[in-house]
Amino acid sequence: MASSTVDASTPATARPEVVTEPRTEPLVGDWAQQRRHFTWESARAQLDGLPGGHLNIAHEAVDRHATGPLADAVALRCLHRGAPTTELTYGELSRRTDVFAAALRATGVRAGDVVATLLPRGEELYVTVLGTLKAAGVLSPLFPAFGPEPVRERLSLGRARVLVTDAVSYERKVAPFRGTLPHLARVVVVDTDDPPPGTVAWSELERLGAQDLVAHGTHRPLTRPDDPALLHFTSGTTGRPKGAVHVHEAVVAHHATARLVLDLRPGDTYWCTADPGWVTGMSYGIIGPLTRGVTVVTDSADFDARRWYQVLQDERVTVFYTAPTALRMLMRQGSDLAHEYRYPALRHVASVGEPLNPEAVLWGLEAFGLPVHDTWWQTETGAIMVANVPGTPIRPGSMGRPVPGIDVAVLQRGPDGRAAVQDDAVTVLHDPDAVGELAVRAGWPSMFRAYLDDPERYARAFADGWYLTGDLARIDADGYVWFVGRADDVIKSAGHLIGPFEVESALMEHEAVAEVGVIGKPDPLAGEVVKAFVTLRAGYEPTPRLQRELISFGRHRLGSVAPREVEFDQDLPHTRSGKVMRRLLRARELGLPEGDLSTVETPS
Ligand code: 6R9
Repeated sequence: MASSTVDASTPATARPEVVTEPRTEPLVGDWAQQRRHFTWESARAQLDGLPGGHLNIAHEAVDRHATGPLADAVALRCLHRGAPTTELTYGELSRRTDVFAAALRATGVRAGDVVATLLPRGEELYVTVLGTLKAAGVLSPLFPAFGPEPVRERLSLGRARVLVTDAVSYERKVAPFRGTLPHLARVVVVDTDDPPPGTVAWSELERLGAQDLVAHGTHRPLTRPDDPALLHFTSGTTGRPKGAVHVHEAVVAHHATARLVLDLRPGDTYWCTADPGWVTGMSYGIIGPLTRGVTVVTDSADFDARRWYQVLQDERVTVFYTAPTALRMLMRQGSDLAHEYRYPALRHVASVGEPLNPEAVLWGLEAFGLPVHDTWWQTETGAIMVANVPGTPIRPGSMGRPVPGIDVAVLQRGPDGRAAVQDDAVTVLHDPDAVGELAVRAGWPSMFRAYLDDPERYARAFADGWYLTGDLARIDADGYVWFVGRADDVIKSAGHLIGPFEVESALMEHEAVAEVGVIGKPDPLAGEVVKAFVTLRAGYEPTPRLQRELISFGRHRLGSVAPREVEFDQDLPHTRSGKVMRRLLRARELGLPEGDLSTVETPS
């Protein structure tokens, strides 16, 4: 059971370490020893691989198991509210994805073509993801909660050739813009046999695939480790969303960390609550766990505390990977509700996406008898980089230590403030507790290989052999990493990154808006919520009615990334170069010192 010791090296404000007796011996017992002996070559050797040094994510996740002892084990169990649960074994998933891959061949999709998804979590989503990877296509998952604007932008930037979606999403979010998407050759609609004009029904696609399979055999082109596999859009401070490109070799890191950090093994029933539209739902909702041969549980329903406890209990979930916002929502309902259910099978709980409050770590102990293990990583890193690994002491409030194979440091950027390109432009800070930009030594297998169409931005993310993450952190004397904040204006709401520029651009399209600045406003549940400060054009009155109208305008265009709050401000602060100073808006909102104002344009 939980016992605690206080470690002198933790800051005075920190909670005592949490040391728990694991319910099952973790696969990786000694973190320090693992770090010493681990190599990426040996991790790669654990995979099956394909002839001639080739490597394919879907082969490692599915086909490899489909011919072995796991052929009849359940790979996927999809839960739905108000509809029956469906299951696919590894053998069935292999056949279904063969059909999908053959259908892509039959419809002229070639290696490297982008296939996008805009789907709820159900069989078709998983078959599309894995079938596309099998066919050497590049999979780009979009959030089903996105509104039409983010969907159009990402389909356009990614030059998606195929989109798999449902009828309602198509009619509302794609059909109105279809004419502006010249690359989009085919849209597949999963939930009707009577598809909207210009689309094809899923059932028809499967029929085509089955025919093609009979005529030409399986379509499993050999992919090289550095062939593109995934295109994940993520948000920056300025400009359009960034398309982070990942390659098939990323599976080496997914597979290794699924064991090292999530402790997954065959026989496990594993639930990752993240949607595959977010990198977590892809790397650890699909790829990592399937490569480990576990049963993956998915749920298409929205958050509901009672339902979640029921799923954990009834599905006999053994490993649970979720996010701080979800944990805070569970906490809000009290541990009595948690105690109405039983979790004898559960042995490991982990979290990612935003700062995990120390209270939430300890609440895990109260609710499940297990502390929550924080993990840190990014879309760009593709896999977990820093973690509290099972069986090692947790320092509540810390994100843990770098996983085997990964080196991190905190750096100071050069005097010009840019991620430096010259060799001497970053300084590694050795002083424990010094705050700097968190960086990861370049070269791990799931490192993103490009920002789509933006080599300069990619180059700027690296300096001196380090990848600079845009997060501020400090590393204590024992190597535990403590999150301090973001170095930029990017907003994290309920675990999702939101680029202020994308939100500002959408609001600017409203006729009443002259200028807008968007910030993340702290929120006890979601971490941050989006707030917009709006300057109105002459002739418009700052009425509550207009405020409501702007909120609904945003919601309609942007969906889940829309501002929750709008405030009118006829005097937004600007830099001398004329940009709205979001940093200052945020400081004012929080009542913080306004910091260095030397670049602010003072109203005359
Ligand atoms: C996987 C994922 C990445 C950003 C990251 C940081 C924040 C993630 C965190 C965390 C504090 C943690 N973040 N994990 N902050 N503690 N354990 O989240 O990818 O959506 O690209 O976001 O999320 O700011 O830089 P992504």
